[in-house]
Amino acid sequence: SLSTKSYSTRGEQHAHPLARRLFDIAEAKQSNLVLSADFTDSKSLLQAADSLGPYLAVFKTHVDLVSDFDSSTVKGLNELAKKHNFLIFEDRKLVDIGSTVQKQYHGGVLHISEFAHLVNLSILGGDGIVDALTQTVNAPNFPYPGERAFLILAEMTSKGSIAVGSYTEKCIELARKNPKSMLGFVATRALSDLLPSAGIAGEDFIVFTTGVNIASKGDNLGQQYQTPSDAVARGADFIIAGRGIYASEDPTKTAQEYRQAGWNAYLTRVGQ
Ligand code: 5BU
Repeated sequence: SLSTKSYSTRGEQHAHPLARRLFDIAEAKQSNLVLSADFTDSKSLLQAADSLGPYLAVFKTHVDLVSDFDSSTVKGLNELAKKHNFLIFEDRKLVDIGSTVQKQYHGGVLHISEFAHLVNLSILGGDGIVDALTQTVNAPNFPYPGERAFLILAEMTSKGSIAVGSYTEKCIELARKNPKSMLGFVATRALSDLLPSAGIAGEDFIVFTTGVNIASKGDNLGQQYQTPSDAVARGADFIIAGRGIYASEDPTKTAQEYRQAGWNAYLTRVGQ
């Protein structure tokens, strides 16, 4: 069943320090909103983080879209995350063998581990990716102990997605085996009922839902949207919106509307 516990209760009870921090941020800012900041230059990316940051729990990046991405982009993201108290989620969708993803995540040209509290991955290749990234963030010399974790890409919002059924179930299985590094899922709804062993005592996976838009049903490239209130009612703990906010006439005002819609839906779900 989807969680009807408050963010503060979940934060108090959660075993992972990054989950505790995320729930604290949500409560403090009364926001379960994630901006999908799909900008193609550093200036626009950092400007959005600064102007919309006050309304966000999490700032989601695709830094490989940023044509002038460099160490000053990383520095700017880190400074703004502190200034506005949000986490950063790099929507990298790591998918390769364990040895390769370790190098893509920690180091490489994108320096993902230096700025992204959360990164998502796909288990298309099996368990190796989960084991590899778990090892990286738990290594004794990893510079950000307790401050980094992953989300498993368990479903996708696009038409014809084959991340369904037994694939999605395998995602849950692997998260359950690795709660110290896998904080939850990117999915279109709560997943905790999908396996017969659902509801293992103490587990609390966090669901991030993309494809959230108040004004549109989809785009002409297969994206499919749901509203903030539908997403939260179906089990989203954090709602992710991109063009619905940043391509609107007044992004600051729209971000506040999405924040309020997401928060009201959360209050309804938890019965407050
Ligand atoms: P939009 O502008 O709200 O449609 O942007 C959606 C964002 O979420 C965009 O960055 C996608 O890459 C991302 N996304 C998605 O749309 N659907 C998915 O299943 C996943 C990510 Br995972």
